Amino acid sequence: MDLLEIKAVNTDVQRWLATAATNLRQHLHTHFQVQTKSGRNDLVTNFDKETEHYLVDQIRHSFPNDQIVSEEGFGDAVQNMQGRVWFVDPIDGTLNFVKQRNDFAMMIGLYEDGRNVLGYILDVMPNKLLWGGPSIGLHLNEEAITAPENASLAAGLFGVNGPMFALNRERVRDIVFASSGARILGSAGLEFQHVVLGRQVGYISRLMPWDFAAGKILAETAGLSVTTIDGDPINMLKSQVVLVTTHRALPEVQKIRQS
Ligand code: 2AM
Ligand code: CA
Ligand code: CA
Ligand code: CA
Repeated sequence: MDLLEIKAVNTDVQRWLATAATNLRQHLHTHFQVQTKSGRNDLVTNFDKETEHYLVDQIRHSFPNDQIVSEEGFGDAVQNMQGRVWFVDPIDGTLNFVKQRNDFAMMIGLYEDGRNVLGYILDVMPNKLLWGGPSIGLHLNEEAITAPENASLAAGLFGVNGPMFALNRERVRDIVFASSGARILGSAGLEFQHVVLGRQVGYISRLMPWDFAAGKILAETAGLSVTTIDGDPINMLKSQVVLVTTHRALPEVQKIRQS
């Protein structure tokens, strides 16, 4: 896609997100239904499904030939990254959404032939949209923002997944003790927002493609490193342990893990 096309797509996506988020904020205390998926902390609500249905419908209507990867079943069984592939997470942080109606994000990522194009992480309640991509730069709502400082591990907070921290999986506890401190937000999207905005030096968690697709585009546009825990390139169609950090903290994290 050329820059004009990317700008036109961006206008569409921002309109869809605004509509979906306004609807969610207006109705989040009514008609609330919660179901469990794989276990008692793996939840889905009618709002996850309705929001995904709406966003996937908009994409299909505007871009009928594109492929869509999404969490709650309205997308496609995508086998490859050829052409344009969209990633949709309608509510990221569903457990927060259910328990406190706060700290959850709406996310969309767009790739073309496997390359980063556009990423969106909307912190829904305060209406803070982090968006951008390699050809249009980074923005927080209407404001252009600059890349975060290339901080060392010791200089910043580190976002982690709760069970990985508790069990020291992938030596996450040791990584955290070398940082300024652990943060556990319960939303991969909001963790990515914090790293891109320079409020955390990194984040690590086992994630699904819709959890990291938007964040990877935004983080890489911000000059951050996004790899697997082993330092390998991310596979866009698999669950894996994803590590986002500054380039300065990356070897420091890897050294702890290998020690
Ligand atoms: P979700 O709310 O969209 O499911 C919580 O630690 C973070 O990890 C959230 O971003 C959550 O996304 C994500 N996550 C990934 N796999 C999960 C799982 N099996 N159960 C709960 N949260 C999961
Ligand atoms: Ca979920
Ligand atoms: Ca998610
Ligand atoms: Ca979700």
